[in-house]
Amino acid sequence: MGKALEGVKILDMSHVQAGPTCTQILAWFGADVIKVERPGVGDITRGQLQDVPKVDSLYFTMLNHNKRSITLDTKNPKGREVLERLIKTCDVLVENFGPGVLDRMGYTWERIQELNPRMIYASIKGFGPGPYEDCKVYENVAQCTGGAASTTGFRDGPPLVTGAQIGDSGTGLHLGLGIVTALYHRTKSGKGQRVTVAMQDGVLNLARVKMRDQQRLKHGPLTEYSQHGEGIPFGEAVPRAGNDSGGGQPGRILKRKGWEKDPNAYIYFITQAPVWDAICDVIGEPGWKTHPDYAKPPARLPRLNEIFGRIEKWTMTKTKFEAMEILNNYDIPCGPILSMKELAEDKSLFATGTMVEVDHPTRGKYLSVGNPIKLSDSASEVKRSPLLGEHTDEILREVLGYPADEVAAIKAAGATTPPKKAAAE
Ligand code: CAO
Repeated sequence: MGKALEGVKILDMSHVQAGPTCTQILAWFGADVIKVERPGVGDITRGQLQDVPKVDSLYFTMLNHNKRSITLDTKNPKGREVLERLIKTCDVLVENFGPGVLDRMGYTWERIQELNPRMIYASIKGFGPGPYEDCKVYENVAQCTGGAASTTGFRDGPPLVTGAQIGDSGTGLHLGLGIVTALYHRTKSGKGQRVTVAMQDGVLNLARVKMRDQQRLKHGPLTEYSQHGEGIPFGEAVPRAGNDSGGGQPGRILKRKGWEKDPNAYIYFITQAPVWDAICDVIGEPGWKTHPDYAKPPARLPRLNEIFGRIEKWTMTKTKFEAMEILNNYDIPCGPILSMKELAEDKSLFATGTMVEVDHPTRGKYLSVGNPIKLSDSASEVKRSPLLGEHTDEILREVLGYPADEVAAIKAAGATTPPKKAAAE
C-alpha cells in the first residue's frame, strides 16, 4: 500500500507543539518532512520535561515521528545558502516562530515566492492581524483568548483550561488541512500560496457552539444549561456550564460505583429524547414516561438537577462496565471517564494503531499516540523521531545534491554546528 502524500517535501522549521503536530500528521501520510533545527540546541522540547537525563524528552519524541533532522544555522551565510536550496527544493514550508522571525532572517513571503513560486508557506501565529499580532502565544493563552476558558468550568468557579491541547495541536490540525487544500489547489493553479492559522482563531472555531449560545442569549435563557433550572438569571456573556452537554440533548458527568476512592469513577450520561422511555425503565422510574413533568423534553429542562440526581442514584450502584453494558443494550448514549492509565492499557487502541509502541535508540521503548486519521488505501506506520542532526549529511547529499567536497565546505563554514562564541565571552 502506498502513502497518500508520498513525493511531497516539507521544509519543517516548526518547533514546540503547534507546528510539529501538523508536520507529524503530514509525515504519517508519507510526506518527507525535513526538520531544520538550530545546531547544538534543536527544537527546545528535546530538553523540556525530560524524564530520562540526556535523552530526547517524550514531549519531543511524541510530536516528531517519521521526520528527518538536519542542523542548520540559518544566520550563517553558508547555512542560508543551504536553506535557500531547501526552499527551492521543497513543496511546503511550515513554521511557527514568533511574529516576524522569518522576516528578520530575510525570508519574507515575497522572497520565498522569488525563490520558489510553487512553495506553500504555512504559518501558525498566536493572533491574526490586529492589536495583538506581535504577541507570542502558548497553549493556555490561546485557550483563554479564543473563548474556551471563559466557557469552561463551573459557574461559581474561575475560568478553566482543558487538558486537551486545543490551542497547539488543534491549530496544528487546522494548518494541516490548510496545507493539503493548498497542495490540491496548486495542482490546478500551478502556484503556491500562504496558509496562516492564528491560535486564537483555531480555538474559537472549536468553541463555535459557545458563539452560537452567545447569540441565543438575546432571545431568552439557555434552557438546557443547569443554571436555567436553578432559576439563576443569565448575564451578558455565555456562562460556564460545568459538565452540561453543549448540544440539544442534556447530559452530565455522574458518579458511579467506587467514586469515593477512585477519582475517575464517573460516567457521562446523555438523556437523549428518543431513548427517554428506556432510561425511565432502567433507573426504576417508569412513571416518568407519562408524567407531564417528565415525559417531554421541554418539561424536563427546568428539572435537570432532579433528573440527573435520580439517574446518579442508579449509576452509583454500577461499575463502569456494568453501566456501559446495560445502557448500550438500550442505545442510551454514555461514556465512562477513562484515565490516561486505562487508555495506555487499552488493547483495542493498539489494534487500530491509535496507540503504538515505538523503539528509540537512546530512550528504548515508549508509548505514543499514533495517527488518529485512518485512510483505507494509505498506510500510516509510526517511526521514531530523529536524533538532533541525524540526517544532516543524507539531506545535504541526497535531497539537495551537494557533492562531498561541498558538504565538507558547508560543515567547515560552521553552517551545521553551533556558532563559536567570541573569544571575549
Ligand atoms: N538557526 C539560527 N537561528 C534560529 C534557528 C536556526 N536554525 N531557528 C530559530 N532561530 C532563531 C530565530 O531566528 C529567532 O531569533 P530572533 O528572535 O533573534 O529572530 C529565535 O530562534 C526563535 O524565536 P521565537 O520567537 O520563535 O522563539 P521563542 O522561544 O522566543 O518563542 C514561541 C516561542 C512559541 C512563544 C513563539 O515561537 C511563538 O509565539 N510562536 C507562534 C505561536 C505558536 O506557535 N505558539 C505555540 C507554541 S507551542 O506549540
